[in-house]
Amino acid sequence: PQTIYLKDYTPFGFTVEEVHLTFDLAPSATRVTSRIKFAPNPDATDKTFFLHGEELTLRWAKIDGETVEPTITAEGLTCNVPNIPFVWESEVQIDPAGNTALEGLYRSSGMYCTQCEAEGFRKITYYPDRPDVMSTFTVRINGPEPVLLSNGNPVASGKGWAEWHDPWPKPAYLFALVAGELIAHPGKFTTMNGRKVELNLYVRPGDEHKCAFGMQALKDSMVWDEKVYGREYDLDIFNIVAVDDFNMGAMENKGLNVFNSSAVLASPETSTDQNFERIEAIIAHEYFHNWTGNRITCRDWFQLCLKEGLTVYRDSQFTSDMRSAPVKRISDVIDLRGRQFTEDQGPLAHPVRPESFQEINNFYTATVYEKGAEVIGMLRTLVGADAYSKAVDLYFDRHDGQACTIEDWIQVFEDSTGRDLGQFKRWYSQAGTPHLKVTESYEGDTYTLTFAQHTPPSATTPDPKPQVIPVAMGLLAADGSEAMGTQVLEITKDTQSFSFPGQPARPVPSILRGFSAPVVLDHSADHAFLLAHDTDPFNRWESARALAKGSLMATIRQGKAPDSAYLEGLTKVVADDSLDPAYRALMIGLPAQSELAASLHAEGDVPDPDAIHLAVDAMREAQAEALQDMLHPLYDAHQVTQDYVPDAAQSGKRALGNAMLALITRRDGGAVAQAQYDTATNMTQQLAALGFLIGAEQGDAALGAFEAQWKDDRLVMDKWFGLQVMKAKPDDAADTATALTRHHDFNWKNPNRFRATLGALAMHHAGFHAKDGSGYALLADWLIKLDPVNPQTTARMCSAFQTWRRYDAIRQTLIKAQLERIASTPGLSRDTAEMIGRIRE
Ligand code: BAL
Ligand code: ZN
Repeated sequence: PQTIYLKDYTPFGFTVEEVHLTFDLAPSATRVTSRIKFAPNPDATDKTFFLHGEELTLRWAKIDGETVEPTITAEGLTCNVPNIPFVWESEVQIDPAGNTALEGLYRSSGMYCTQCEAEGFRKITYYPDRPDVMSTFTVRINGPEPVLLSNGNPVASGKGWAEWHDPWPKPAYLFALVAGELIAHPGKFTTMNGRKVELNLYVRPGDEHKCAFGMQALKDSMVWDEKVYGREYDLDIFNIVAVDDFNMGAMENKGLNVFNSSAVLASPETSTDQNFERIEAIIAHEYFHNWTGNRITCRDWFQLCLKEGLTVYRDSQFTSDMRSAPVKRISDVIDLRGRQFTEDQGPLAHPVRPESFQEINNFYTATVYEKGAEVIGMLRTLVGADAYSKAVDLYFDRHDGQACTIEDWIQVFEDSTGRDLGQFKRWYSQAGTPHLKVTESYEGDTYTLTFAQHTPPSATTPDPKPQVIPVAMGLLAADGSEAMGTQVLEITKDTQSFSFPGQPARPVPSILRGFSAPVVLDHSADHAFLLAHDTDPFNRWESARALAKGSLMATIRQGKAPDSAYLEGLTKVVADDSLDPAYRALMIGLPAQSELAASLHAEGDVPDPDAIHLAVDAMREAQAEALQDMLHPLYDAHQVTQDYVPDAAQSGKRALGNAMLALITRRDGGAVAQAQYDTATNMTQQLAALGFLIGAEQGDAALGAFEAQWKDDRLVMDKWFGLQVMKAKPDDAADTATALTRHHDFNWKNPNRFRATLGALAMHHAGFHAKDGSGYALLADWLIKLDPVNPQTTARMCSAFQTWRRYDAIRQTLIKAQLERIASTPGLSRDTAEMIGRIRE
């Protein structure tokens, strides 16, 4: 397969002034007629007229009304064209019903829908399918379906047809079409300048009761973007559609967002608090793309982080404002360490802006998204909140309607602040997580911190240079009071010292407050003191985490008993009623088993997944013992008696209550969990209780009851599939997953169900890495089966194997054998071939 390089970018030889599309819908033979006005692009030197097109049957093509015979390949067509503006017309036939890859136009549960990002539009018609080609679109849809939707504003409709016009020039990846028997959950919004916008959330009949929360989240997002970023919505209508079969979470098509049903449908009975929070964030994320992504888009796919990093950053600000900022920050860092640091540590490491790819779908990664958002956060920390707002305003003013690059983004910050951000830009071009080693000294009354940074080399960044690292820090006095409030230090060199004179006694530093940079901090801090006293909520949590991790590592390596200083500190925090229950629930959490494996590997040990599993289990037992006197009182005190609301306050209470229940179940064999299961009136309580009962005597009965209750709800059944694998004993995980793949409801072509079952296996550290290789073999079997049907989902799930070099020789051999088996599968997709190739490197 061909590798594409950022350095090879050239503009397209033509501009597109107008696109007119007509769809005659039929499940296996949809006709797409296009009428496109092209003009030579004065900024381009290469005037080759190449239109992307894949899996299309061309029926005819015309230029200025004259039939032409283009040269057609598997990737597209070329044709001789005039050197003046001209009109291209064509008709193609496509097969939505046969499209299982879920890219382009496809069928899902009897409806038509599209997914065009990144390169799906070329499966709809011949077109320059690249983000820097922007045009207005007018779309007519002919079909018997009662609901016919596309981007922009509705123009006209009649029985069996509808016409839409999107006045905002957009790249083809933002095109969308939906048709089907759908029910609208309506809403209204008036923008800050008085534009009345019609809102609709379209769902399949039967899902109407799951719309109210999503609609409210959309309105909250619209208000927030006006208030915080001054961004107003720009069409008369905003439609969201829920689709059962979808590769991603959701898609920000202009005026017609398409959502994986799991990312929008919610009701108290069927969705957990975590589901509600995720849905609110994804709705916000897709809505925020209207400005950061749609009005200003990417010049090429290497710039993906331009829209994704910024939009993730914006949605995390939104969630922080809607809920608890410390809880959101801690959750984001847990996620970053779990997914992005893992990428940076292995063969899939790549810069936030990659410089080459074979298949762009493989770069919708935690590095581009989540590290991309961290980079925005650092920029804001460095320049300050006001300067950040001014720079972003300049970005919107200067680049509205354009397809931009990271250079454009950095330039607005340089222009509006006068700062030189040349070195900062390395965050976009270098892979790898910097390690920051901190040493300290105290002489006279001067306290000095010395930072040494080092980024481990990786395949794409063999020789990393020093980064600009903003380190938020403060100093605490021995009595726990603040000796110095939070300051931001800017580290730019390999080694750098900062002195703080006037300290009457040696202070205790609190470094990297709020996790102000995505780095690994190497500092032998007084974590027990910081856990008790730090005024920064993130670092207080981080201290608990560090103590827990240190204790677990000592258990794994030397069989040591859990650390009493950690357990004592934890007990005090958990008992502290002045703290947010959600925060206390996070305090009880332990590092992921995969994170412990990563740390052992980084420190030169070979991780043993079984030993890690046992150490974590022993620590949970120790927590139950240390907290035993408060388990029942706290559980009782955090039962919510009011009607269910998925807000931060109630969900925090449920989180702490259920954290107590997890430990109670270790002691009472499941009596309280069974009582909670039997009386639960919402999914948060029901699912938590079910999870604790699995493995106890009552587990099978509870699973049976749950299945009988929810067998007709696809999204709830995804939970049922996933939970059984997650909660399986390590030796049983592969067998449990195998049994579930034989369940009559295991629809493996549905990405949600596939991920719920096999993704859960990949996430079960000790189960996936079972010594006999059963986890590896099962996942490989299913990836080989799924690849010809859905390459995108297959390729993403290959990343389960990315950590293979961490493990012992026997496991490495077993994994390598599976990687080779996948690689040698005839007809392997470009997506999966690229991923397996990179992982094996
Ligand atoms: N653009 C793909 C889905 C998302 O990031 O919103
Ligand atoms: Zn996005």
